[in-house]
Amino acid sequence: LRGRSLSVTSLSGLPLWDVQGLPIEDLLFFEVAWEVTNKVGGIYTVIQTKAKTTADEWGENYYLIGPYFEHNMKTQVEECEPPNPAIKKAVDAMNLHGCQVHFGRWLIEGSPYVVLFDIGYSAWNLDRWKGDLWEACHIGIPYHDREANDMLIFGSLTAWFLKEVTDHVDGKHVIVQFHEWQAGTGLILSRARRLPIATIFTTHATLLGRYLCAANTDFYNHLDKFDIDKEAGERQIYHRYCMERASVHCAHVFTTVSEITAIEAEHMLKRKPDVITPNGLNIKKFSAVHEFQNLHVLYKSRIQDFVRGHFYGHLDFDLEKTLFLFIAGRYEFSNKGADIFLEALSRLNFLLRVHKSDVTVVVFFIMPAKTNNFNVETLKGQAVRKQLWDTANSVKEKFGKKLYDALLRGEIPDLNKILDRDDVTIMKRAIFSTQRQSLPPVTTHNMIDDSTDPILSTIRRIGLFNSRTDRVKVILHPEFLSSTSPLLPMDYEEFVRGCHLGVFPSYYEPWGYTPAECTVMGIPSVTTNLSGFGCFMQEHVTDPAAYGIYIVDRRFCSPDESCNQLTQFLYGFCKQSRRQRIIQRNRTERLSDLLDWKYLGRAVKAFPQVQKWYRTKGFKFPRPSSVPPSPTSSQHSSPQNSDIEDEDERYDEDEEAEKDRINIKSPFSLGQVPHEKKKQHGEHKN
Ligand code: G6P
Ligand code: 1S3
Repeated sequence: LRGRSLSVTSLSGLPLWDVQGLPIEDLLFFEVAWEVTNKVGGIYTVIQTKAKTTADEWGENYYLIGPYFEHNMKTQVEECEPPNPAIKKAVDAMNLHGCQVHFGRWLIEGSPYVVLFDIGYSAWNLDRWKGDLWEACHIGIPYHDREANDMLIFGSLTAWFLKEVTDHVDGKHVIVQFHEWQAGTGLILSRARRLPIATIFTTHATLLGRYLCAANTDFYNHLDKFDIDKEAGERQIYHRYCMERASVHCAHVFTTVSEITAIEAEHMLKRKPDVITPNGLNIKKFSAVHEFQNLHVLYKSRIQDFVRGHFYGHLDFDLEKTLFLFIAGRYEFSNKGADIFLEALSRLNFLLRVHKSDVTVVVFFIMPAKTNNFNVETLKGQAVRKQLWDTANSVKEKFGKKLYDALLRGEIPDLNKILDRDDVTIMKRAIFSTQRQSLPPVTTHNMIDDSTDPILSTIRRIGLFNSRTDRVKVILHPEFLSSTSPLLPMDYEEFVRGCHLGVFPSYYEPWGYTPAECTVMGIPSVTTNLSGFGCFMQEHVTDPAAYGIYIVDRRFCSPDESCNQLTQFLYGFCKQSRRQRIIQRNRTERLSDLLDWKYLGRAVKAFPQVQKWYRTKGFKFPRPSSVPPSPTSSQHSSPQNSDIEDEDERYDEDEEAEKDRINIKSPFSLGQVPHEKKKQHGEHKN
């Protein structure tokens, strides 16, 4: 690698062995990522959910490499001795030479082994390692970029470790997968030192893609027009972009998570990915088919409780006719589509008002930002709710006792007199405490950057202040959820299950775990045709909306058109009856198999045969065989009387599901590619 062009012409050192033919015992497989045991974003989810499938397959020959953080180690890792002699020697040798390397089992499903490097402990080597990197590929890292310097230390330790392992590996072949630019220096240095390892580099996003999209450029229509060196320089990420691009070009195999990111990588990193590996999840099926529906009710009631407190004094809407929507993820305002979501909410508010809808929509924004803890008004709301609950309970107890005594005496008490003056006073006082001078707050926390925060600024501009007349209420919760929160004590999974719709109208989303997680929990979601997940669903499901996957067109439309489409999706969703929502959730949940690592993991392994299955034109989830509940297409065929909450309907839907399951067999169980289901009598036409 020389100079700015970073062209790599030689991939010498490629091991001359054929992995396909080798038994696993002759291989060692390492995965390197900054997010091993360290939750920052989506890569953590990839590794954590895939661990079981990989560990089942690779057993003692699978190791993860990541950074050491004391808290993560204490809470997630059980320290132990490396079972493999080569790895033990490598760990001991490094510890002997002034590093701190920890080894243990990560306490997640599959309990994979982890090798964790203490970055701070080895920082004394930084200058030397900067020299090594410069020698290897002429990339310099400025002293003020702390993150890039940490990544260099991480990469140098990784390359050192791999050198030690390959020195003692005793004939075993070593494969190493590096995730994202943060792990990339390890790859560059390993290749520069000609270590006998096969390398894979996986990108989950490109640096430039993320930056250019966040700057509101018309990214996808100008992919081939950017002067990428210049753009990287102007954004002061030139050195990081060099690290990323060098990693990509040094790898024997380059992979990414979706078609759309593959196209982006070709332009931003100048290499076409060799393999696309869609992200999966570790799917657990309940033995009772309806368990996920029951969980929805259970967790929805917890959210309802929170809403009762948050909107105290303003609770003039019917919680049984209230829908909970949410957006969650890294706080990238326009990349994650929070901008068009807010605009669409404002339009939805208007539509619900002019059509005099009795539906209320409460929307949660779960995006972490800098805060000074919860705000007083929000905490007070929950305290008021608790007080009302206690008052109601104490009056109920007294009432119950008097009623019981009366019945024992063989009397029917005069219900008007059963409560005395004191009871009425207590209740009046409780009601007085619910009076408030201000509107229910639009955020749960004291925001540090309150006046410039993009979500709050937009809320102020569009005037969605949770007033009584608003049919759409918004709540920004600028912190990830936790079951130990005093405010909303739920973890993320519970919260998702309790909501009705996840809305993720991202502009930049290489894959997008949030809608995928909704899908496997049977919760419908909105995604876009610029997200890897959205494109994947478009490719493999005939009518995604019928299955509760709404795909907003952000690729071929203006922002205003996309926003209108999103508004229509939301409005249509609000018009569904409970029965339609139940049916739709059943359908959504049926798509989970598509996202199971059990299959996607094999797709990686048996590539290209299984990739072919995913790509086979003939295979798509067919339209559901009964009436679709998709809001845009089903209004006429949906039940006219939405008040009839006929839950028995969901059992009919189950029969339909069963029929579909029989028709949609996994290719792995049959050893063949499934064909699209033949149209049956009464089915909807395309
Ligand atoms: C699940 C439960 C039903 C409940 C429904 C509420 O399907 O099994 O008993 O009525 O959820 O659905 P909703 O969309 O109104 O929250
Ligand atoms: C990235 O995380 P993000 O939210 O910054 O990697 C994820 C895992 O591959 C992916 O789902 C997401 O779209 C990317 O953006």
